[in-house]
Amino acid sequence: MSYVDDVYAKIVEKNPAQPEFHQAVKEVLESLRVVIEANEEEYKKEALLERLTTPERIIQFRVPWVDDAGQVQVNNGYRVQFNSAIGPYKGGLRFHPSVNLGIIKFLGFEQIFKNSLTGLPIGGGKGGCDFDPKGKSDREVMAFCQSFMTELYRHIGADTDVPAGDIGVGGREIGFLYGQYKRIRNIYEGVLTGKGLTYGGSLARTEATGYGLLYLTAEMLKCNGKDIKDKTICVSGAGNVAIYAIQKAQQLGGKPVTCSDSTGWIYDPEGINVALLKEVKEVKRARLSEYAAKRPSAEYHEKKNGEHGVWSIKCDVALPCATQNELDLEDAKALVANGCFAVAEGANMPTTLEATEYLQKNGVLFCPGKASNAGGVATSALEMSQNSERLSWTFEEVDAKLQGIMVNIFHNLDDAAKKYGMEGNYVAGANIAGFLKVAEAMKAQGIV
Ligand code: NDP
Ligand code: 2IT
Repeated sequence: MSYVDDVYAKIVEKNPAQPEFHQAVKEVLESLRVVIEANEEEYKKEALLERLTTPERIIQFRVPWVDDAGQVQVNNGYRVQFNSAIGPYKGGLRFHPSVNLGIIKFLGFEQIFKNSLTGLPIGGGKGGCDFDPKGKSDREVMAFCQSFMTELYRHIGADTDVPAGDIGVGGREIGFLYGQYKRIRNIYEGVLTGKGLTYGGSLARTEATGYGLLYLTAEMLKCNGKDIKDKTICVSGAGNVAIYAIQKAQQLGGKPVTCSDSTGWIYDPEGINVALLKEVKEVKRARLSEYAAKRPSAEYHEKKNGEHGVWSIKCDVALPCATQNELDLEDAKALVANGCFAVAEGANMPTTLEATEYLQKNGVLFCPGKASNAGGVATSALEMSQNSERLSWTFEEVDAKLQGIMVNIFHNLDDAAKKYGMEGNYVAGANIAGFLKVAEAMKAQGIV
């Protein structure tokens, strides 16, 4: 058995019931095969792949809190500090009922390569909890966040591990988490990113993931002789990433016509109204049916299992921005049949392995999330820089840096794919380019 296959088999054996983690590792190892097999003995002797796929540290903890009825609730909290070869652990926190250790490990693993691709000095980590902020009062969310941080604080720090937002963790949650950290540690430091603008947050961090997705997509299209202007775009999700992806797509002249949440989806042939979407999702925290109720041009569809949802709408470009494995083989077939020519992932691993392969085989330009959604964490790293120098940059400065970073990421993965004889395979390009920097740093630092 080759070294790559042997490592993957062991991952499956030693980490049972963690299918998302297996999936993320499989995709990366398949891409790295050509690099590893050119130098197999050396990588094997140093157990480089075993070290890369084994988190440096996993923290798992109880999160007790009291709900508005006086009932004690208990949730499971996690922080996976995956790899610190190129910088302090960096990655979001996800609060969603589906969270378990396997999901946090897949996200932490992806984060290693994503953070490497940004070119900035940040290692890979991820955390979260099976807490559901949906339907909770602000006081309940605060009580939960304070309890979560009462354990997490001892494991993080501005030069150790810097969490941020992800699904279910936005400005409100980061504020409560930051307040509790500061109270316990009595240190005012950039220990979290995505902070509010009055206490150390960076301008453009809120917009960064969605904007970055569009900057990279525009560059990918340009380098393939295409343009985003006047293209019909299908977006999934209606959260932080989706909203600002829709906004930037419109600014670049594209026409996003769909979005979705956990209960249903919208088809708005006149183009999504961003102001209304923000009002419904960011302000009221309501369901998308409220968007349709106020927008005569929009159709609302309840989510039904087994149906293609937003991917059944004819489009040129698809941007999955909700969650993992939301775009499967059947969806990929529907997109190709409808003439879609580019897919760029806003979410983490939203496309299944089979769907990715189908899209690539059918000539669809496909950019993996670890490259195309890296604008969020890149801007988090810019927030860390601003906190360290105790200065704030203007929106234009941060946005210009973000744009430069995304264009650079695309060229790095394009070049890596070409160098290793897989031109146009941006999945392989992203994994190889992300890996090489981390592997070199790991080798230089000895067996740790
Ligand atoms: P939000 O919580 O802001 O929004 C998530 C959106 O996806 C919501 O509309 C939510 O629906 C929907 N959603 C979540 N889970 C499901 C599900 N199981 N089925 C259907 N819909 C679902 O999260 P973000 O926008 O921040 O994150 C979206 C994706 O982007 C995630 O994969 C995340 O890891 C990734 N990402 C986020 C970054 C960031 O900076 N925020 C950076 C890079 C990647 P509802 O409104 O009903 O909850
Ligand atoms: O998946 C991701 O890159 C994020 N959720 C953002 C992480 C960060 O540290 O900003």
